Amino acid sequence: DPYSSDPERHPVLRVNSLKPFNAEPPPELLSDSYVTPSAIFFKRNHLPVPRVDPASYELQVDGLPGGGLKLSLEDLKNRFPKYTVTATLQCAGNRRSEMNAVKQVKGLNWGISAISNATWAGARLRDVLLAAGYGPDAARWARHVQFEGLDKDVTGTTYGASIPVNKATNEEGDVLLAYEMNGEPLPPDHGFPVRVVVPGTVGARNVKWLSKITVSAEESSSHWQQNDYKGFSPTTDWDTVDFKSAPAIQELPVQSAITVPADGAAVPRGSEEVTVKGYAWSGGGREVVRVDVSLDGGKTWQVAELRSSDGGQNAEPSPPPGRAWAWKLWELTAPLPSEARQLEIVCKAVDNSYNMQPDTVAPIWNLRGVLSNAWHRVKVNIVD
Ligand code: MTE
Ligand code: MO
Repeated sequence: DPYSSDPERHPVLRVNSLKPFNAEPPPELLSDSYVTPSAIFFKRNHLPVPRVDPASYELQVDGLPGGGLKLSLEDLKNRFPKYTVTATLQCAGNRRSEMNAVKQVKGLNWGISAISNATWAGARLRDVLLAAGYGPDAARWARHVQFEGLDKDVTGTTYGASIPVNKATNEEGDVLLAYEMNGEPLPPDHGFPVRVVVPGTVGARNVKWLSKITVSAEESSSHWQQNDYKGFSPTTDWDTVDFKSAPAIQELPVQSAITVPADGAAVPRGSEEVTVKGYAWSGGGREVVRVDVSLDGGKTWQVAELRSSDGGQNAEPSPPPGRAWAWKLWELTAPLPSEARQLEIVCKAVDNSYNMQPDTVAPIWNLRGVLSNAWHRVKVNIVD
């Protein structure tokens, strides 16, 4: 069994698939902590978890003139300054189950918790590329930075992905070769000993168990870059889809969801108030500036409070422009409408480019069920 050396996992996780292991935390736990504890951080593996000996680990940097660079874990820690970045990671398939409810899609049936927030620390990819010889000459032809993982399928094919070279080398891109998650060495499920953290960019490019970095004129040729993680029109089906016709997903669109109450929850009649909680985030470092909440299916709206990272009531000061990598948790307490038998609670977020979420799923439905970011809706019953 290629999965026999997979690590143990926290029993509270909701498992979508065991081999490979894919799981998400219960939504109400997500909004309990600004920084998601690693044990309940969502886990998305395509392949068995490789067990890597940190003493013999080697990271190869290729594609630049001068023969490339080989770095041990100690080199990475000692030769480059350590940076810390709090960044939210979201799988392109987060909330896929809502697309499945419209019409069947192919992929793991994620709920709303294929997203989590962690504090990552490591070397900057930019610094490592500069040390490997990246400069004005390479900038003339280099367009992408490719990553390869140590996890393999039965044919020996490894997981791979790439990002634009501008994101990789930009001082404000904050791309890390992370060796710590929440102040500890990376757990096996999250890429021990080293993973790429590409803030603001879809989970799939945040390659775990990193073995190789290649600067190149082309994108990664991996299946996950070329023939997966792309968006299509609702009319595109498996007979007509041409993966070459669409760009690989990089930055993600604006997103929000309600973590509390759960869909189908009961609220006792006579309660004075209802409290709604959730998360909001946008890709590309765009800051979420507002979350609107409706208790009547979207007819009327109230503005939610954006909480600070310590859970306090004051909003966090804004990060530098274009570098809002972490989600915002939000909350709204409102009087319970007195006549209602049922509430349809809805949320939608707005980022600082005034991007907003679409109101329904059908117009953004796509055959792979990615980029599912319609207004999130939960129904709660008022019971006697
Ligand atoms: N890296 C490797 N090597 N193998 C993988 O299967 N999955 C990707 C990405 N990096 C993956 C990977 C996908 S699709 C996502 S959403 C994130 O890792 C999930 O990261 P997490 O398990 O730390 O939450
Ligand atoms: Mo993903």
